Amino acid sequence: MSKSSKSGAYQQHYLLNRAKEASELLKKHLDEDHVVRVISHNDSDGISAAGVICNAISRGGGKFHVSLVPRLKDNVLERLSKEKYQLFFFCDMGSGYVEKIGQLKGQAIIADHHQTMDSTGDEKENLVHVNPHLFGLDGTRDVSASGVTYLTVRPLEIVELAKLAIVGAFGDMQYDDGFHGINQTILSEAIESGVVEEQEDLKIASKGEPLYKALAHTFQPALPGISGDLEGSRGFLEKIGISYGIKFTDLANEEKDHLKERLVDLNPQIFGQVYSVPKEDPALRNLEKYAEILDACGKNKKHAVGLSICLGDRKSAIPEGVEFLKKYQNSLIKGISWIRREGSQEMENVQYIYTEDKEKKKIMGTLATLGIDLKILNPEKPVVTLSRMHDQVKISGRTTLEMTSKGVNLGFALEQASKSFNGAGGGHNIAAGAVIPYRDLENFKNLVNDIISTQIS
Ligand SMILES: [Mn+2]
Repeated sequence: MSKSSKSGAYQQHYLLNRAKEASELLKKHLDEDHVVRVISHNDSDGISAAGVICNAISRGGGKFHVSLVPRLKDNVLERLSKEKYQLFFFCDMGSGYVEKIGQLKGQAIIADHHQTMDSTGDEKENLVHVNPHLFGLDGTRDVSASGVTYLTVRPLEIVELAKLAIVGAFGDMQYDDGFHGINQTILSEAIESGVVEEQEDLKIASKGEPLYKALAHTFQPALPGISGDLEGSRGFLEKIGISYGIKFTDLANEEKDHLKERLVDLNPQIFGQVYSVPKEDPALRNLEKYAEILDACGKNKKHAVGLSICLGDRKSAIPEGVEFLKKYQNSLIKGISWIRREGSQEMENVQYIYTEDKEKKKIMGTLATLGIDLKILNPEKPVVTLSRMHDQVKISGRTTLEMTSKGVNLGFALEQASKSFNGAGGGHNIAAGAVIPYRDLENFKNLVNDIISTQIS
């Protein structure tokens, strides 16, 4: 066995064994009619992960009590420590709190994919810790929390839930010209069993809307000059000789081909693999769109609607989720025209965008990514967004793979800089976050600029 083994087959085997231990513990509690206490993250991946475990529990005839939280803070753990459940199930969080989770009154399963770990938990008898990083696997790219959670219920043979594992992987942006590692293992099983279908298609936002809107609402992948720009989108269609008000589905085949070729010129990723569940509600059929709806529910602080969708509510929850997605797309359109108009504040090695606006604060990280992808902002300098919240500033940083290969590590930069001002921060080299006191903002900006300068020299 070697850590560099390409397929990671051995490591996956160990991870699956650990997940099987978790499923045995779960089954034992379900057999004893215990209500399972589920705690998950309130983002797209966390919501799908909660969907996986809660569906599995219901199908086994069991009951659950679920909470979706932004972070596993001390006050959350303190509240849980007073609860008398026999089994706690943590999704998309918990690996950084193994010690405290080990002190809860009941037994615990942790299904996480984050790198931060306070302990492996190997010596603890009352918990099973499932995390790819324990076995030398990559949890940033190769599996989401929904995937890890799916592995813990996989022995119960509910392969239909594999679709939510894929939704979570899309939610955590793990699709990158395909899925890798464990995601690929789960996907292959789902395709073989007929749950998920794979085909090549144009990845535009909606095929039932007038084309210029559908293209302007397409953010993944980003189309320079078109995404978030209704006028730009109309201009593009006029230039290539396609009527902008027509729906994609009403185009003649040769027009579809022509459109496809022109879009591929702008961004080759616009045409690629699409994964769908034919039996699903049309709004959720495409798993990437399913993830976008959950993401929009999360960003609108309506996680419960997202979870209802995952739990099978096919009445009010889906139209509500679709509405949240539209609202989100519209705020992205506004945000993009704002950065196009205002630009960023450039320093020597980094650039900043600052806001106090409530709507913009919700989408600053995404705006940073889109600003780079749409070539509105200079890709040569990391984008750091600053959102003022009373006497604090919430910070998101985004950069490109090219810059990380030159040495930029935003996770380290934001961690180091925020700690200098009694703030907190960290993350990945390409995307990171922090919180600092507002009064130190100017000094913080200079310090990040200096740190990045050291990283690239
Ligand atoms: Mn996650």
